[in-house]
Amino acid sequence: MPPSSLRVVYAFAREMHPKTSDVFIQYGTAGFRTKANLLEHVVYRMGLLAVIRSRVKNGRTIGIMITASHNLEPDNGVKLVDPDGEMLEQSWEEIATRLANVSDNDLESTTEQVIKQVNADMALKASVFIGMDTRYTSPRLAAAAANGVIALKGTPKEFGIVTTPQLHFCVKCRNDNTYGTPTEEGYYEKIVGAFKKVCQKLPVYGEYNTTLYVDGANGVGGKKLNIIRKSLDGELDLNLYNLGGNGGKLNLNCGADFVKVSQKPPVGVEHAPFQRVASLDGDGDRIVYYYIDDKEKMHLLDGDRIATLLASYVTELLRAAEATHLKLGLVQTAYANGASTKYITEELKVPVSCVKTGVKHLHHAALEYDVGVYFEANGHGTVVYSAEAKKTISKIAEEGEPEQRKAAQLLLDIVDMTNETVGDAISDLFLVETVLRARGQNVRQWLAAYTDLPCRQLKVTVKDRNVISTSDAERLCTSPAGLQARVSAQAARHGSGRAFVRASGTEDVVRVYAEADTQESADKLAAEVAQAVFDLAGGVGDRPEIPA
Ligand code: G16
Repeated sequence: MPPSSLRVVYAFAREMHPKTSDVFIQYGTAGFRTKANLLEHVVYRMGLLAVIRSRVKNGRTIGIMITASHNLEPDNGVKLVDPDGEMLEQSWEEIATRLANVSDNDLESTTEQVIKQVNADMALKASVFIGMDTRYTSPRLAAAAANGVIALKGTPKEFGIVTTPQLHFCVKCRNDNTYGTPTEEGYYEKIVGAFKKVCQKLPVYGEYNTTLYVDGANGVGGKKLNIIRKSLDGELDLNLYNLGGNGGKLNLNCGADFVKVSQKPPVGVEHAPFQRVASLDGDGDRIVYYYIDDKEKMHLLDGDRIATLLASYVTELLRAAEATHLKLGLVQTAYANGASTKYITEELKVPVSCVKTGVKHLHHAALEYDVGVYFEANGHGTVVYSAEAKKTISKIAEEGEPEQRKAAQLLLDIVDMTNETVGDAISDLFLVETVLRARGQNVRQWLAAYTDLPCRQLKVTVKDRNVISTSDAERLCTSPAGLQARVSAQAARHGSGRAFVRASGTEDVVRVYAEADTQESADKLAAEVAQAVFDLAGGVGDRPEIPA
């Protein structure tokens, strides 16, 4: 494409998607995320960037997902998906931020600089898949993304409303047809098909029952489960709540983030004592489980629990298949409950590593293992299998002794049920149900594996959250001066006390996490640390308080 054709980049910007705000926007934990009305020019420019990225990758397909995931309705955002279905390569985040913030007048020259910098061959074809969540602002933003793609003569393909993981899956399949068919139907065929296959091999027994309640967060995940529900042949009886409509607002007092952070059940769900409930987030990439007991106390089974459940079951199958030379490891973040980490190392005897928040960090660390299980405590995670692991398991499934073959065949179904590209609430739901069914367990038995340390999370609003810097996978705060000393001193005053602070990459807040041996201590520690953030990092508004 000759540089003169870049004129259209400016023309589209000026005529259709002008930059109307000077607010600086940064590529964060999972792309750009802010109020929807500040995003149209950003999304248009990400359309441009996706085309350049596709050409750098020799015309392989790139994904653009319009979503603000767990954030409330007025927000929106955009995530870029790389050819293997993983998050955009980190070295490109700076380029994305630069492109998003230049003036319309400088857009043409900046685009030209970027093309030179990354050495993109603009004569190549470029393909971009675009998906969106259910927010009312998403169609307009998806159209802006498509215009960005067209402005650089790429080919956009719009998927309409899909979950974020469905788009990741389709991108991967488009670039690697051995992974599946790049359509929503192809996704159901592979993931739900594998679950139904497993159900034929694992009859229901023991304490497991096939009824599952689901909180859909009034987002896209619940809607897609409603489609899947009809095809499950009674193997799983899904009772769906918070599907949108009836005045229910996206992620408001419901959904995985609300349930995990507030440690409260969502509104809009009818509860029966000891009934398993799964709570999804707005774009279907996170899931947590919980149940209410006969004294109306809520018991949470979060991402740590799902990780330990999956890791222990896959370990069991690898042992039965006599494939223990395949190295299984688990990846967590600083938010992982201390009791889960202890259980993983001491009971499961599985190696565990801790990385910074953000699926992009966990995913890459998990690829270091033959079987890498990664989960954030907030319910975002999956399992990745190396090519070598898949080859070994397939060979045993064909040539092993009968018992080995049985375990390896089950493992292959589990691999098919897993969306290896990114954390996926729907795929994770089927994986959890598979393990509970295989073990004949109810939720109480699942919870009994270990006892969580009580914890509390708070948010503090400050003038500029970038004043917070951290090291050691966000477990230590290196600035502002004096903050870490206060956090450490306060944590030391509580039995099993541990706390950290970090700037959110998806909301304009500083996050505080605290855990201790009693809920009272964890609450007190969180409040003390939040106060320290407020004092030393430029808190604004009201003093942070523990939600009732
Ligand atoms: C995104 C990321 C997650 C991260 C979460 C919160 O999730 O994909 O890895 O844990 O944001 O990040 P932060 O604490 O930086 O705000 P989602 O589900 O909102 O896309």
